[in-house]
Amino acid sequence: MYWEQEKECISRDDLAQLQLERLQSTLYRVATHVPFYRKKFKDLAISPEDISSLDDLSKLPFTTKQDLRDNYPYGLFAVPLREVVRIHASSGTTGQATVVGYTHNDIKNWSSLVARVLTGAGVTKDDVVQIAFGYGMFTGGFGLHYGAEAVGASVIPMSSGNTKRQLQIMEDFRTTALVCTPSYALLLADIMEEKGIDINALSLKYGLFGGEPWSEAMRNEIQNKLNIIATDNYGLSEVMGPGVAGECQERNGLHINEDHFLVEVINPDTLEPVAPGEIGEIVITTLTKEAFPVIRYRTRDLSRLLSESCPCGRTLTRMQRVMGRTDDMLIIKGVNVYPSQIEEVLFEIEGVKPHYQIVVERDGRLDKITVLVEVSEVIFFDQMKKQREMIELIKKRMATELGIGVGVKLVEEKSLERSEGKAKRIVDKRQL
Ligand code: DLL
Repeated sequence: MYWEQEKECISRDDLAQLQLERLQSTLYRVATHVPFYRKKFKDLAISPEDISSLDDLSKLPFTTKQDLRDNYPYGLFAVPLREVVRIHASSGTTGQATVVGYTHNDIKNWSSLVARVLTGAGVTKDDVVQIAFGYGMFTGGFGLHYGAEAVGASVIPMSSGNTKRQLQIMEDFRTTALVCTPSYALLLADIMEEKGIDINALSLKYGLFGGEPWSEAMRNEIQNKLNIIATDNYGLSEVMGPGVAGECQERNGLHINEDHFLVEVINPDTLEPVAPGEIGEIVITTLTKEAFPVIRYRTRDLSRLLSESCPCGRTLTRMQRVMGRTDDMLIIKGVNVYPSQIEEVLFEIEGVKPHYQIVVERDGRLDKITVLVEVSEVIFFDQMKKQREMIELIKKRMATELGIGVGVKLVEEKSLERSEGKAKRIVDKRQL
């Protein structure tokens, strides 16, 4: 099922033409209204007229998170505030917050792009959608909310947290679609198990999860525990929020809403495009945003584009699930490792609970990691021998799958912090 079939199944030629027209008008918009871009274009001696094909994109400058911070709060807005009807901001936990704005038209587009993602995942107006993303400055709650309303579903604006109440509402209101981060979905599933709630007595059918990296193994775990179809959806506030890309029911990569976003994949060191299909940093140019357009925004997210066509009929290119952020990459004895890869290995081991944390420490000049893993009570309270065997097994699997040696520490069930939003997988002790 499609939300806007003519766009989601557009021919690649028509798409390229549409993208070019929209790119050109975005470039005029920023060159006229945003001093930051005007100066950048001037420094590079380029003007919007020089961009006459999509291949010319590489002539344009990148935009980084630092640029957003330097122009805090409204410096990159391309419309006066009187035309802005909504403002969101990132939490700013890693520095100054970044602020983004939306016109009426932006909100309309945002809602319909999120509606596409929801429809692709199976949601219709017959569904009861429980949104357990935080409402507020975070784009997750409101973004999904407007999209679900556009679809015509019955929306429950639960927001995040208050887990007991989430479950009560899920049962009483007969929620059919759960929308939150994958780690929160797992927490809800665990508490259900603990409380003896019969999953088959619930009405859940779909789970739409995003906002943080997760692995295929984690998807399986959530699908089995909640008895749902779980799809991945991706976005970031600097570009819009959720609605940038989402999986269809094939669950094999996320269709990018390419009529609104132009995506490139670059090598984060050389800044050159990677070869087709290779992993690199996702760079996004918005094509329709009015209040807050961005040119070649460096997301720091790593993924690759899948060029094969999708059986669902959408012609929009898919990206593979985001494996992590360049800032979360760990270099262990020269090998690049992402938390999601560690997760993938852990989930395959019987007796290991899907809760873990990665502690990074510095040993001389080298970084080393210790993975804290929750194990079932039977193992935790059993003889030392069983624990030693488990530790050896995990170390061995990590060595074969990832090619690195890691420290492993088994911890008691429920001893690691649970997350109601984005999970914190890495505990970095290097700066302490
Ligand atoms: O997390 C937007 C969003 C909300 C997307 C709800 C999907 C669902 P930010 O708070 O700005 O916006 O964080 C954006 O989160 O650059 C990625 O690193 C990460 N991220 C978002 N979705 C995914 C995903 C929202 N599906 C940052 N897989 C992005 C992996 C994701 N990482």
